[in-house]
Amino acid sequence: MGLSIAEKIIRAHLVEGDMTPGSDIALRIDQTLTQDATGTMAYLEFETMGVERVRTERSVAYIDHNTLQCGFENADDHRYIQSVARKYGVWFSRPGNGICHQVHLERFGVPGKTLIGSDSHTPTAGGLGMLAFGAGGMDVAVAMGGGAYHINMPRLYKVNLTSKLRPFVTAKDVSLEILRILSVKGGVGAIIEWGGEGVSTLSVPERATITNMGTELGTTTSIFPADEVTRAFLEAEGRGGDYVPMASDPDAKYDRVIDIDLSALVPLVACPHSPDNVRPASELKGVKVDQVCIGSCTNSSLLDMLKVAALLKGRTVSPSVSLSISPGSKQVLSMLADCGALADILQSGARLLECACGPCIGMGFSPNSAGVSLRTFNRNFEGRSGTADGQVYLVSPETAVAAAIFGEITDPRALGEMPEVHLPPRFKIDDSAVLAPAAPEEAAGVEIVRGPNIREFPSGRPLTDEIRAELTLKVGDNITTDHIMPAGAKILPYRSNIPHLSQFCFGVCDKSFPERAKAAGESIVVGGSNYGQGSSREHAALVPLYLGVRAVIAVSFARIHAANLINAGILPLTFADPAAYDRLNQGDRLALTGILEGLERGCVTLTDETTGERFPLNCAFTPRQAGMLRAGGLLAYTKEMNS
Ligand code: MIC
Ligand code: SF4
Repeated sequence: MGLSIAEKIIRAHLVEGDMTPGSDIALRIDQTLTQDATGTMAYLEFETMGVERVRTERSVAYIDHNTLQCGFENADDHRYIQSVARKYGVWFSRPGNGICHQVHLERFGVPGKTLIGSDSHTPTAGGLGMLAFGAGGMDVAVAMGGGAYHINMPRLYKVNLTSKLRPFVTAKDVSLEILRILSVKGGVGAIIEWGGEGVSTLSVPERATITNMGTELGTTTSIFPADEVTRAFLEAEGRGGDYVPMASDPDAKYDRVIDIDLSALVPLVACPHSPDNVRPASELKGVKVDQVCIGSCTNSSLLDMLKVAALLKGRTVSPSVSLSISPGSKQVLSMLADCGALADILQSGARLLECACGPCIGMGFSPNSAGVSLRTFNRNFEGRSGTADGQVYLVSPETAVAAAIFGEITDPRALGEMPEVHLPPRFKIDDSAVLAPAAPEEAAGVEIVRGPNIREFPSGRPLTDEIRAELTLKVGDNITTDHIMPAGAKILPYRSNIPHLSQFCFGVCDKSFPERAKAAGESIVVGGSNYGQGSSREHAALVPLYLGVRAVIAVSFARIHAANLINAGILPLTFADPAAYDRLNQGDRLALTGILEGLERGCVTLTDETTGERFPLNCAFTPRQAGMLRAGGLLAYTKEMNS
């Protein structure tokens, strides 16, 4: 039987298991990436493993999230990461060099290889035909140490693209269309392969926009073929030698096939507060806009920026709108400067921000109160912008420019004719902001610099047969990791200081949670479906662990978060009958009994001691996951296995 692209890469990297959907597989990992907001923790975890040098083909540490340095914390963490990278064989991309996914695409991604990154948008590299996964920091630490990455073998979906996009309709609109079709949970447990004749009409940065936003569908990852378009992109990056063609076999089998006619798409907008709340831009005409932000790992490539500059040229931003532009990398910014496009951007009245995540993660540029912000980003979760009542809409760069000019949401076709924009055959290559690691013989002499912001992280406890605890928090469906462990400029500097961070846990849902959880000692959290969607931040597991959370019971979980809970030694359980969710009340006393045997049988009983009701819960885990839970998390399990 023929194989899909993902199956070919999986087969070539399989170290354990077989490719039966749902079963545990372990993959050899060729490359890793970290960013600074999750990286400090990942390297602290790596250090506990006692490995002398990373064992991957390429590991890169990026500084792109916490670049707003309002105190010593972020700068100290950057220095820690720089020193640890130098010592252990990791390449270090300096602050200002760009957003991890954009730079990785430009300088390091290789078709056919595997990559895991401590950031949920790592699948961006799927635009190059790479099999790339977002993961928790501990999983990345293990992969850096040469360990395999474990996932459940996903189902395979294929999206067949036909025809080509019309002017002003973009890859971002393709992403929004698939979100409209599948919803934020429609991709859970699946890899999406993009194919069909329409693929050859999309450049690598456009493909990367689509694989980037595949994360919002809950997919395990997304991937495009590597073809002549990919070869041209790699050649433009001076990396033609990295090109390897990747294509599925004609008789490859997929669990689901979705057809999208590119020529039938229109400019789309995701309305507050979910990326799948999608409507045509034309239907939102007249919504007044306060702020427009162009950038992020979704839409900050040279192609996007050249289009934005061409549309802004000779126009002026509406007086009621504040427009920010963050190019995705130093390469993009310096090429914009060289060709004069940057001047067109600046003359329009736009504000230039640095090549970093910036407003996407609430690192500055928060909207005014109740302000409407149109962003070319990938997430519009409540509160994420840094303004609690901010109204964030997700759009393409073209729709963003139209709003900036007209002051209200407008179908970008109102801008007239789309200027022709072409990518140059060769990009400007300057890797001076990527620092090489120390040679192995010098590594021992490299001193690791630790600032006072770096505090010990909590370790999980070995699983007990019984957990009796209060239901300290009951939340609804689609709770994101931004709800569980908010980010933003005020909180992000404490990503390496779990005790401090804990004050903000679940702040978007219930500010009293941290105090109540501490007072309860041990607790259980209950959630609806798709609990933990969004980012890969393991802090959304480590902080609840610190606050005494022993188990989370939900209708269903998002993949990376469930893995992070297990890595931290917190039990993620699901209701055998989702109707049980309605029977539980915040404040009830809950009892989970016979857990150790339940782990063998795949189910455990929950007793609500307040109401006397009993409910069966699923607790089916792979032998490795059960081992981690018993040991108290991944680090404890790894030590146990090595002893
Ligand atoms: C995000 O987009 O939410 C982040 C910030 O990049 C996160 C990582 C983090 O929380 O540090 C992600 O996507 O994994
Ligand atoms: Fe950075 Fe935003 Fe991309 Fe996350 S989604 S990596 S915060 S740009």
